[in-house]
Amino acid sequence: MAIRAEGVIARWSDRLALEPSAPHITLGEGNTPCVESLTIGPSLGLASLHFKLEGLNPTGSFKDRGMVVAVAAALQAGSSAIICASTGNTSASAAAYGGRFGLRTIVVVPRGHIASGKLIQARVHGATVVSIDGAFDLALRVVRELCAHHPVTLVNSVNPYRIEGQKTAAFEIVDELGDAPEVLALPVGNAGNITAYWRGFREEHRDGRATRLPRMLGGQASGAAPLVLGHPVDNPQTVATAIRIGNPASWQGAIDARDQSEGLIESVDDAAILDAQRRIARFEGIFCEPASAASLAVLERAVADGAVAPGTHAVCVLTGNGLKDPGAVEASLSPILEIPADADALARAIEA
Ligand code: AN7
Repeated sequence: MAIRAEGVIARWSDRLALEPSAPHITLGEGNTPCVESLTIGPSLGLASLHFKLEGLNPTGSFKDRGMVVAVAAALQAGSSAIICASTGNTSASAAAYGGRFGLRTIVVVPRGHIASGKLIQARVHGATVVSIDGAFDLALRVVRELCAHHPVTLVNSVNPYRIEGQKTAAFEIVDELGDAPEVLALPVGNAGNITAYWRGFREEHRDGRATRLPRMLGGQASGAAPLVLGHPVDNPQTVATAIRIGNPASWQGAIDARDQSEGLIESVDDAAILDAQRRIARFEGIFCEPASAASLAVLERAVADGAVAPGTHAVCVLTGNGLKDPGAVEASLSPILEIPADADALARAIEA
């Protein structure tokens, strides 16, 4: 069987804190490509820049790595329902795995601030979708309260199995590149992923598979940058709706990753995020979602500031697929050329 179809539980079972009797379920998550940058990395003077294409997971984001482990644990515990609050991708992933493995799935999302594709995913996979008048942080609070009194398994990243599954992305990067990069850049919202990567890299280093630890470079949107400001943000705002989060649940994990790795968590504004997204699509052939492009935007900021030196080996994690949120980029695209169905008109149209 191809490794791709094996999934993260079967591939990494000896390195996951998951009971051995938990079912080895999969939807083919993990084993995503690490693609070398041909244009942007060289233009920044980096020794190498790779993009980890997490948008190629089954539901189009990195969330599947942790969701498969959380759902396996829920099944093993005899649970019949899962629930999460979400800015979109967690809900899409929970709905897909919940549907496939026979769990009732409930997702709670911020009304009006979730990408259209993600909401459709949650619905098409059969989840009960509830929207609230409030941001992700409020949704998570409501869901946690409900879980205290109802027999439903919480599958947000406060569920430790989620972080366990997500750390496998760090294992794969070391596997593929032969060592840890010197810098790992990624977007930071609820901060589960930066926590998971740091754990994964530390385990690789401890076990001698990586000779070094990367500096962790986190990008937050400037309107939703609690970790940069050092305090929660009441009304987070950003075009990158996936990371529109004002009070990350894994706050301490993010701070530990930053400080222990001698890294940085910085903010990047929406214009820089959208510009990075556009260039990754235009020059690298990779369509990621806006939040994902915060990884490149923060890396570019760090290079410009001198915090990351030329000659560095870097990896940007592109966490989600751009197809989920086409509306975010549409306004910046060049117009479609409308012509009569005529070869001469076509020739004239493409001349310019
Ligand atoms: C594409 O789906 O929080 O810092 O509810 O979808 O681990 O939260 C999504 C987060 C980055 C931030 N990139 O990761 C959710 C949710 C994309 C994301 C993040 C998210 P964390």
